[in-house]
Amino acid sequence: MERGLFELASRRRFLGVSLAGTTAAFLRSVIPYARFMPLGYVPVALAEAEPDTLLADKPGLRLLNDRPLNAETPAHLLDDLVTPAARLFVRNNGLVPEVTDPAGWTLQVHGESCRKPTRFTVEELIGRFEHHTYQLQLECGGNGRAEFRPRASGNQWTTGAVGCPEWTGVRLADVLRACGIRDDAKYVAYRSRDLHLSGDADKDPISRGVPLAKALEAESLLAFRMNGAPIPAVHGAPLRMVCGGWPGSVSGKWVSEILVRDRVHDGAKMTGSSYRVPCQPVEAGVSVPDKNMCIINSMPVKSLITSPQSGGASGRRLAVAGHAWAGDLAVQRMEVSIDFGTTWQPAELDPPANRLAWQRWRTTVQFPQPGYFEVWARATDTLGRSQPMLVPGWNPKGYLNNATHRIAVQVA
Ligand SMILES: Nc1nc2c(c(=O)[nH]1)N[C@H]1C(S)=C(S)[C@@H](COP(=O)(O)O)O[C@H]1N2
Ligand SMILES: [Mo]
Repeated sequence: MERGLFELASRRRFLGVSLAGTTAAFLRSVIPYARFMPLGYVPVALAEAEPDTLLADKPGLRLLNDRPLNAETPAHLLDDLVTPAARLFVRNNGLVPEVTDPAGWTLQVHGESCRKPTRFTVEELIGRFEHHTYQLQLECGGNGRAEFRPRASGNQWTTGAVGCPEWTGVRLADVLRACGIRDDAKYVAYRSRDLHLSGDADKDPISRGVPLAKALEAESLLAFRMNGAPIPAVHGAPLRMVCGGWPGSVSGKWVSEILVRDRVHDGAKMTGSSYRVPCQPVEAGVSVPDKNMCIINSMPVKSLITSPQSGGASGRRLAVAGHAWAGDLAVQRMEVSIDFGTTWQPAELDPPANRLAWQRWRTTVQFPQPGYFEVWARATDTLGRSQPMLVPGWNPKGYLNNATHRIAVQVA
């Protein structure tokens, strides 16, 4: 089987023809042992043909994996205050479900600690509960993973698994209260309709959640619109959970069930080393038993330089700008350095559009002479915690790297 696949894949490269549009039936006719291929398995040759079309509406994004689709946004393409759909990173654990009837999509609210299990259509949710719009920051827990040494397995995100679109939806709290929350409720979790990579419909690609208190916050939404338009398919249409400031993985896409749990949710990717870090710091490279791993909650303070693009030329004066965010908190101070962190100058920092939105910052730096310079950016949260200059806290899966972002500048 291996040889068959390789031959097909390399022949495609040699001839320079695209296999997009080629049917699986055709592939099966030329792959020996195709009958042993697991259900849902995509032959290398077909998978290779897809990326161009998968990211057609996201020009400039960097593809990290095509199955499941994972793509990040270069920092200079994240300059918009409100991240447009075309520039929002994609992090899929499974395969995007096909949605034929968005209004008739159902959400089932149930679980041990739900008094009145209820099923709503999206239309009913939209009609029955008040609508709220917030700009909410979404960052993958693994953003920055590429910098960990020893390397952590998983998508090698650099800085681009973050964005801050505007979401419109109903409050998770309103829906939960309508269904009744028992006194013993601890956690609120989602289940979704994306397909596990194995093709097994009984397996969840991911099913995560948040403690009840986070779910009940005013900004925690069941969203049906993004930036004033229906949520794009890849970002969770027709209904997604959005809990800003926490690892993106708690913001379930294609949500079909909300569970009110009487315990810490134990769904797919809640346990083991998924979205968990050592409860106590560990030496780089060690293996950590599951019982010593703790769930990631609020994300740490971080910032990006989104203008100018790294690697450009500049005169002696340069305007620099970007965004900063701090999980559940706000950013209180923003600084930049052009001398590798020896001295720092303050930058102007805007307040967030609302709680859990990133904040715009800007400043002008003055280079003392021509030559190679780096601009470093450092945010400090309202508790006085700043971004580290080196990669902090090695952990087995490479989460929570909030080291300072840096760009290169050639000063003429
Ligand atoms: N159903 C479902 N929800 C999901 C995921 C997923 O694979 N399936 N990925 C999660 C992860 S890990 C992240 S970081 C965010 C990414 O959201 P985005 O792709 O809209 O940027 O969605 C989260 N919600
Ligand atoms: Mo993520």
